[in-house]
Amino acid sequence: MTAEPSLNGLIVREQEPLNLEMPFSTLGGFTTPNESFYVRCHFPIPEIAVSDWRLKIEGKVEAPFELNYEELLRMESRTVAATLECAGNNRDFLEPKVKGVQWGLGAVGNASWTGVPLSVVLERAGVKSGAIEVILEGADEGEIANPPRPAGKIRFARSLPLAKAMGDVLLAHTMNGEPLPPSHGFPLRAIVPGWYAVASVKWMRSIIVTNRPFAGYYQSIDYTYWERTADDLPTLKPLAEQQIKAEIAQPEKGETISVGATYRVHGAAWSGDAEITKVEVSTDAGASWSLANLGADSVKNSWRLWEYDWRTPTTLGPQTLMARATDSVGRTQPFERDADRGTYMINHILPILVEVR
Ligand SMILES: Nc1nc2c(c(=O)[nH]1)N[C@H]1C(S)=C(S)[C@@H](COP(=O)(O)O)O[C@H]1N2
Ligand SMILES: [Mo]
Repeated sequence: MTAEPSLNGLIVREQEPLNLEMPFSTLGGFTTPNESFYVRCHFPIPEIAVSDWRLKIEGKVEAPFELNYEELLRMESRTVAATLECAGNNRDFLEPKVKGVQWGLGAVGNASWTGVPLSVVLERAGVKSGAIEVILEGADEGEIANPPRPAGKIRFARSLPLAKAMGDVLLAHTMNGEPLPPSHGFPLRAIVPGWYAVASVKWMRSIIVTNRPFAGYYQSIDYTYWERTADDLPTLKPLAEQQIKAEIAQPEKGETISVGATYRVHGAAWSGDAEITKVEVSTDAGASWSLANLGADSVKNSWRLWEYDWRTPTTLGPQTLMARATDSVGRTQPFERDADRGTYMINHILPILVEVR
């Protein structure tokens, strides 16, 4: 195996734009430290001078207004724990290989986020009747490399249905008790709990209420999947809710395991808008399953840690480990990849091959 380039303990998937992955084997606890949190950027990180920075609230509202950083910090805040997962996490496991950043297991992290509920800001502006979506626009910009693409530079933007925007979405200025690091969206980012992290727009500059469906690049050309209607007509949809998943942190793929010993298999599991109620582990490629012990922290929209003591085989050779999660609304993971999901939403059960010696 060739060593991957690393930066402060993170795997460098791309230098420019900056894309860093947490080696998932380093999973240490419920909260991912800021310096270990994966970074996903589409454009260069914008340099923002906080004194010049403003957040605009505009579009179909009664009273558009702006907020500066000080004003935002003074507003009543809420703190929520939420897991962010890139919709392309685990892409490196797809066969055959597909385009995109080749994320392994670590384009995911769990943090505690502090900020102002988006609903408070929208209520202050007064959403006009007929509004259906809220567009979140970032300050970062650049050109898209491959067609189909709009001409020239575009800014990163995503929309939310009005109901989600008025729900649990946070405008976060603080990550694990620290001001947001530049790579994670300083001075302000959205946190959209339970959704793929593409919705959690970093470097927020504008909130635009609209009465038309928004079909921006990152929800019509990219970050989409095909949903089958009852008539089996594939319909293109923007990625939204996180799909249930369990990941094994240790052992790692390719690890050497001692024969006839006890090995602590451990990892994390999460599911959009639900709690994890069960994680099962298979050490025989899915033929049989055993219950893992679940961590004490069970928080909706956050991952749940789990562990399982494996009595390793007394015979030498390769072994295939798997983990499978179930949530509080009865959802679990499929064995097969759903090809309608393209290069995203990868949540089928993944094999982790190890060698018993
Ligand atoms: N403005 C802006 N917001 C963004 C992105 C971006 O490139 N620009 N990337 C999105 C994607 S695809 C992901 S997975 C998350 C990553 O957040 P993180 O870098 O804090 O882990 O930010 C999202 N928000
Ligand atoms: Mo992402």
